[in-house]
Amino acid sequence: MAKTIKNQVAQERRETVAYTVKNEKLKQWVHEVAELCEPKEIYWCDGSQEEYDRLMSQMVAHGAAIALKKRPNSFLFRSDPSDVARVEARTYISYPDKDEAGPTNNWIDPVSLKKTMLDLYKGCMKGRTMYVIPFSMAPLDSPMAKIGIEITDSPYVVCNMHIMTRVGPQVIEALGTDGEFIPCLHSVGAPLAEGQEDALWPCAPIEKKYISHFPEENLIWSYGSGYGGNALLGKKCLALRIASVIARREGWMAEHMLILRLISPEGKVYHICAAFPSACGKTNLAMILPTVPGWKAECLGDDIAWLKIGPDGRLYAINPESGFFGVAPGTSHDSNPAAMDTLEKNCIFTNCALTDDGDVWWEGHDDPAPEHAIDWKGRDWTPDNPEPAAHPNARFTAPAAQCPVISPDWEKPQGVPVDIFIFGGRRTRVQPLVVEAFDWDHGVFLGATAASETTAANIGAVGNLRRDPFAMKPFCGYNMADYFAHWFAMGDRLGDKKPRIFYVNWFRKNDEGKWLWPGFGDNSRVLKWMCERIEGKVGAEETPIGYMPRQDDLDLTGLDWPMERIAEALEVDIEAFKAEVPDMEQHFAQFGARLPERMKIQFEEYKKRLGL
Ligand code: SAT
Ligand code: MN
Repeated sequence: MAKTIKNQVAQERRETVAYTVKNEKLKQWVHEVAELCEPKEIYWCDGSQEEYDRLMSQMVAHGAAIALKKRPNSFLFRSDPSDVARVEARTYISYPDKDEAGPTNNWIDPVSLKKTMLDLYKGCMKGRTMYVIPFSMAPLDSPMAKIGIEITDSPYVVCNMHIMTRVGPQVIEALGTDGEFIPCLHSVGAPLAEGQEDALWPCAPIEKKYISHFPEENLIWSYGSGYGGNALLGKKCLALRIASVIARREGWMAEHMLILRLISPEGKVYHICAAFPSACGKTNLAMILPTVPGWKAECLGDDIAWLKIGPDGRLYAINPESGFFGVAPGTSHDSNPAAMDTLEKNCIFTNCALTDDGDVWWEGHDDPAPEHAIDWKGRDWTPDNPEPAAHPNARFTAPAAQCPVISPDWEKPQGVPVDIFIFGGRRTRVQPLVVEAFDWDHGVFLGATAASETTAANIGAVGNLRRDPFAMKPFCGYNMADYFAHWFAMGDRLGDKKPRIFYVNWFRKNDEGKWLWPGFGDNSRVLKWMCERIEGKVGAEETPIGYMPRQDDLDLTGLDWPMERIAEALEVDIEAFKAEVPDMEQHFAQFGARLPERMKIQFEEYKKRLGL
């Protein structure tokens, strides 16, 4: 039972805590934040099912959450129409020196950014409960685990954090009296006046939103948004932006990568880490059901990998999260059966459509569009409506342990040894199905020049081609040129134990706009080729952009797909690659003298191979 203790520091403010907190730094920070944000009460989360159920019923009673009749213990939320995705334009990496943030990050100096945000935080939790969430990224018994404390005024965030991270008093216990934690401060930025009714999805207007990182202090301040990566601070803010800085300092890597285990018919195990930008199919690949005969797959993570060199000199990967925050539209029994099974119970849905029988629906679902539904904005919807029923970035939050193909080793404290890195993106044209890097440095060049069409995962235009190096453009907490250098350095340290590097594009279309490759489970055919390349069992052709399979090198057994389209998917249009060199030139130029010499050499060699 929670006992209520009287707060010694503040005036009359109720504080509920069900366990003993011995860490003075933590207590002091929590009370400082309470003084600043002026919540009506403080509540320390214990991560229990009882807590989750209680907060959910409060949100159902208020109308912010809708209990889904068709799915046990599952709830639908509708965000404010302005708060539907990450806000890269309002995301800041704040060092005293702008060059430390580099050209790919937004920057404001810490003194003025803190001043602006302190003004916003002043009294911002009035009328609300301030929740203190002790959480661990990676299992607590992992040497990779990092402890964060998120303070938030959003019960929606608390429930999502329960699923996405490991929350509870065991984290406080692990902190002891003087353990280190990463402070993550979050407010939806919507104080309530006396008697004012709360919005169903409180948030601040775009120009008041700030997702700020102070890497020199391991500090995260987020204000004004309740959505996903803006608000669940363990995810992009801690496990990628802050962790990438710590990782570079300490000689490991924090990457925007899924982790997948592939098992050959002979029982040989391969681990693959793949980096694609948000909403480019990481969750689908992570849960792949291979169609290539005899091969099996297991999922270890769908979004983030922390990678560290183990005692045997190999690189080990662990997923710091405990849930999936995946894109709902397009998810079906066809595209991702394992995800559909994962979603059957205990899930949170955000911005999906609500059917009349009390279930969720989205575009690309197996079930045909319902005759009537309530759309993500809460309006009546029928199939003749030109607008989608679910927002394109509608999400599910689902416990990873519920995934039918989750690997028995997904929480192994030391992680799993990585054999293959894959980079890629969503490109309708030019980029062929798969390329193997000539060597590590060439692979780093492929990662650094990765390009993808923008998606609904960020507020902004969709479908524009942009360079998204290593799928880390929105998530690298320091100068991207130094991040490139870190990749080269990791390769040197790994020596002959380096994973092999590949680049893929599942999304190429022909002139008529038809897909050239079937994708989904058939991507296992490409993965098999990669594994067999490692074994030296299968051939490839040398091209100016890397090694590529000839059509015969891919196992296409049982594939019902026009073979001429596969030939086209594997075509290398040298002129098209040449035409992109000026854009690459510009991309690299933004890093100035900080661009590693080895990258310049790679670029020169690339141009030479293209005949430039
Ligand atoms: O909203 S999130 O940042 O968690 C999703 C994504 O962009 O990958
Ligand atoms: Mn992501």
